[in-house]
Amino acid sequence: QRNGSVKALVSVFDKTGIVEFGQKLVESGFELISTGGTHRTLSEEGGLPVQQVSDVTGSPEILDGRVKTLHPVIHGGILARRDLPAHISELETYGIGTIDLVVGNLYPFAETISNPAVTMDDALENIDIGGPTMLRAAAKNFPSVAVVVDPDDYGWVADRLAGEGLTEGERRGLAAKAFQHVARYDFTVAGYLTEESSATESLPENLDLTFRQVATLRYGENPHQQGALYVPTAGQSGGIAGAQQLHGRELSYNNLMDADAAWRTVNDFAEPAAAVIKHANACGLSSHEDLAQAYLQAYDGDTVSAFGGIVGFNRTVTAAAAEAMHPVFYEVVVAPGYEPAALEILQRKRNLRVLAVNSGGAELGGISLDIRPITGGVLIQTPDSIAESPANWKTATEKVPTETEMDDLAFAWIACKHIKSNAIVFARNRTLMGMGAGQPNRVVSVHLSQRIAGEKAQGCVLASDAFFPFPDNIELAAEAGVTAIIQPGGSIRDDEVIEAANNHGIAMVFTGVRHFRH
Ligand code: 93A
Repeated sequence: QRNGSVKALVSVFDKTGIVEFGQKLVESGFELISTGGTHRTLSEEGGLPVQQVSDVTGSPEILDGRVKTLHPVIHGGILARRDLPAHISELETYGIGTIDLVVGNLYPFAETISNPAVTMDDALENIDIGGPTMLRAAAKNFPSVAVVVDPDDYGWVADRLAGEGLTEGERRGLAAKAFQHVARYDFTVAGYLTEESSATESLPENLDLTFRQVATLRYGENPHQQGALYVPTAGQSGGIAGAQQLHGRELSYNNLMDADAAWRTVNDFAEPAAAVIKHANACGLSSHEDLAQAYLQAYDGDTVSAFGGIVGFNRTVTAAAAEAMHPVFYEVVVAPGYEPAALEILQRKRNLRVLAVNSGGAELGGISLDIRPITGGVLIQTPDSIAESPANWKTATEKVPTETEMDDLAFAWIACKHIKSNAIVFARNRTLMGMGAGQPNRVVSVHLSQRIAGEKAQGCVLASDAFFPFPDNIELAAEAGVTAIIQPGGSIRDDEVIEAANNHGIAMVFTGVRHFRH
């Protein structure tokens, strides 16, 4: 080492265990260099000899600390290749000493934005720039430099440094951990900014919410309730409210609700898809280029629940698909259209309600709206339609999904969006194998999915409409035989959840987007 000294750069937001670690480093012959707050902790609390970064660089911390370690003296000292004489002589030319160990953890961005009252200013101030830069530099140069991001690693690293030193394999492991730490951090920042920008548009203060009655229904959700169907007076009404009934008995309130769920679900898939709906949730769902095959796979997913269900298609129904449906009793079928031969087959069932649907959903003042009643008013929101961008999804685990798993994860992700929260979906071969819906507790939804999937759970992927708050869900999924998981990520216990997935060799993808449906 240059001048025979070894140097450690220590800059931590979370000061847990740093004094003890610093103490051991000093005992092992390290000279410590630190930023303002860390310097204070090490020198005042620990009574340790420690140099200020600003004394090493000859530049003060500026811009309220925004620029502290961002300096060639620091980054040259970390990044220089020790095996290249040219690098070493360049360091000498500029009077830069090598840095052999970097200890850091970052500004608490996730904690900051978890406060609902957080301002954009606060959030931006808590995006660490210098920290990730020094961690990445040290990790890149792991053949010569060690990087420690996790206070849990202080103990064993200190022991190694007091003895033989760290092996190249250990430094490489620490480097991988540092890159993971930074990647997760950046992902959280990107997710936050994405949400911020999409939430900035607001709904108009006044909306013309007048509706006119287009049909009276025999009764409401139950026989003792009255019911009717209304469409907006202004604007056009497409979707289920504007559907054309081609055959069958009068539609009921519940038929319309379920037909709507079927229509929404299948229309979220670009590929041909079929859904079987019960109580507004999909119990069967599959996507396949051949529509009849999509239906058969959907039905096979849960043959017990399918009875008395509502079937939805996102393509013109073929004769083969209509034939495939024939053995099962269904209440309603809904699709954009029917081949004449298909209609003929469906019409053989006297009561089966056959609906042809033209276009989109309710629009008021040119905005698509999701309107739901509460006592004394209505809640209005824009629909949960967001361009899913798998390119922005991040694998959080050591295992990366295979191409087949990725395909199934994308399918399961859309599927769980249309199932009531807490929604869990087990899927394989672009087919729903099991689902848990509407449970107040996510782990129960996982249990239910597993129970429905039964033996078919083995080799499934799992989708969750919101993040896993605890690793118990992962343990259960692993027991069931799940090989890959998709979920938004963003829990304060993500680390534990990721660790559980790693322990079970499960691949896990974070979407950064949530799909609650209450
Ligand atoms: O504001 S920064 O993005 N600019 C920097 O140059 C910089 N260098 C280290 N944040 C920077 N850090 C971060 O400061 C570290 O990642 C660490 O979280 C924190 C430690 O600051 P202090 O030692 O003053 O408590």
